[in-house]
Amino acid sequence: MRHRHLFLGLLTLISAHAAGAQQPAAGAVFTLEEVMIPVRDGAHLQTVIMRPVGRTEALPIMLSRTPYGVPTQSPTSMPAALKEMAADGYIFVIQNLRGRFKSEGTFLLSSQVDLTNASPKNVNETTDAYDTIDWLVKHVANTTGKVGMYGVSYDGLTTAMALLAPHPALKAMSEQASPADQWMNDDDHRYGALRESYSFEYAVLEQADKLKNTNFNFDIYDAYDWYLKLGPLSNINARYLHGSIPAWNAIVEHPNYDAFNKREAWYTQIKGSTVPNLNVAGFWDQEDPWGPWQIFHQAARNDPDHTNYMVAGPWFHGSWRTPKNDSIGIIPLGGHETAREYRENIEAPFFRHFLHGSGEKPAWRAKMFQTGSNSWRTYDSWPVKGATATNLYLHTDGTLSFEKPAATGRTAYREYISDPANPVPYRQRPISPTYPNGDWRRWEVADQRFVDGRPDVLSYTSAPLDHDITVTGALSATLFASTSGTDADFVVKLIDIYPENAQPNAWSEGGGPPPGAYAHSLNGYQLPIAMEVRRGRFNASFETPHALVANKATEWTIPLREHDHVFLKGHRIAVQVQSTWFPLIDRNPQRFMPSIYEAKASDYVKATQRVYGSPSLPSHIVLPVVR
Ligand code: PG9
Repeated sequence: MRHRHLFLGLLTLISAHAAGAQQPAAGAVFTLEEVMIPVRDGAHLQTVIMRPVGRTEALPIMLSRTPYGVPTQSPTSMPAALKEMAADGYIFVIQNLRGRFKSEGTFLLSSQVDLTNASPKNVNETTDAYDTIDWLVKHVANTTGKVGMYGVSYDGLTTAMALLAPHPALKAMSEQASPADQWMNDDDHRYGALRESYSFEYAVLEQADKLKNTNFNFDIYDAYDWYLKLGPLSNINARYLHGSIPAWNAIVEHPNYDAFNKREAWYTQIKGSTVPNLNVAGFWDQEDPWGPWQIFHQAARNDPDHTNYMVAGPWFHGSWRTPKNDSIGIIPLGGHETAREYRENIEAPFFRHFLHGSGEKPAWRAKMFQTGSNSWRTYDSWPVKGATATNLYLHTDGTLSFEKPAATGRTAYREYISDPANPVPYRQRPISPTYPNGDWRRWEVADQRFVDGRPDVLSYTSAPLDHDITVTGALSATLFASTSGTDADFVVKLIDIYPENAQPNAWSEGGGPPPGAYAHSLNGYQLPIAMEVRRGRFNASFETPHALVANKATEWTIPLREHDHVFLKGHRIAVQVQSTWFPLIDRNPQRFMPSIYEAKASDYVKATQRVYGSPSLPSHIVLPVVR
């Protein structure tokens, strides 16, 4: 939810219930009016209407719906996040979701929508968006009657959910980093494996206190240590929450992809591109990297007017709303200010066309900021035509190559012991809490050398590339792997290794980072391009978990999402495989249990994991290579 601060950065959250528009403070760029908008079940939702000072013509409305709080004061200069869009003139409206801050009703932290139930008591984010827009077009003075919606993450979700039953005045939207199915991916899980630290800390953030965002108070500095000392997940309720946080209770009560979790996957009800939608995703989004692609693909099935668009770039969660995003972590982006360029050249023209009726309708299907080549790419179809699925094989001598393993007499597998008592950290320790945001935002670009060489991490590395390899589209991994236990996780990371001499040293011509600042150098940097986990219990079925057969090699398919990246000549490609990723992902006991959330400390056991790389069991990564 970091983006909230980008938009509201200069604004204070929540205060008095204003009646009528406030006189703008000296230098303010908006006048503010707070209203309580009634929706169909009689609840009133706290809403702030921000009209740009000095614009007297009728303007379209731009609505965002948030759980994080609405502003009480206008900024005195236009926030960078809005500058390009605001130049065209919009009345910005921000609303607190039901049950948050002064909005009435209950905040369920749920995406369930029952489109078959027309009762006025059947309220959800889709109906609240509809009723709010209905009220706005009837009550706000001097508008064009056209409404747009946009937002990042939760605000992106409430934008996207308006697609399910859109108000006729809703003419354009941009969902940005919206989750689509919290059990399958995004914030809370990865294919059913729990994102332990995020889902716990987020549930506390939003459901501990209606009137604020609550940061869990860790009494141990390193969150890795805190979660390890916590032990089994049942201790979260036993020691800390005592059943007080409904979203956490729902997680532990529904470990499998059951009817409840399927109802949360609201996007499956999208019938088509009913409202022009600019879907936006970050390739290094540490929270919702997956949802926007699913929303895009679902709407693309029925898009006769060509109004469904996809944009992605080298961004962490919401970083396309920061002033520049001219690098990600220490990775430079060829001098591009990717965030500003996105807002200026893509987002503002999109809304300008659909809400102001000026400028061309975008003719493209997808725009990506391709990393490696560091350039904007425009595609008239997505997936792109002409990408060839190409296998990159994991060899048991630790190499990675496009040649399939041959019968060479090499061992068929490599193995390691995965110990839940000593899990692989997902980022360099000490690990700070998720909220308030710190290095959490950029951990997905962290140099992976920090775990390379651990005995429970297998690394595979290619020779330096003799030509560029462009990868555009969906990636995946196929592992042939076994465990000595009856349940296991496999984490796969695809890595771009920079050359050892990517940057000159301080003492040489050109001067790079000096000795003592090696962590700020690109030399040998191991940049993750794609990372994912699969939990063995769900290999055969997401609905009904199964025990694995100990020591039997089976096929694991690990989707690695959609990307657009060039592995440059001279770079090497690497893959890391491990079985813990802590405390990002909860530890698998490695012994099958009906529900991991009921495991006891003694249920967590060591296991020997084997990853095969033989002619008959050739583990590999599938790359969509474009020539
Ligand atoms: N990633 C956050 C979130 C969105 C939707 C549901 C739950 C969490 C957010 O940043 O808003």
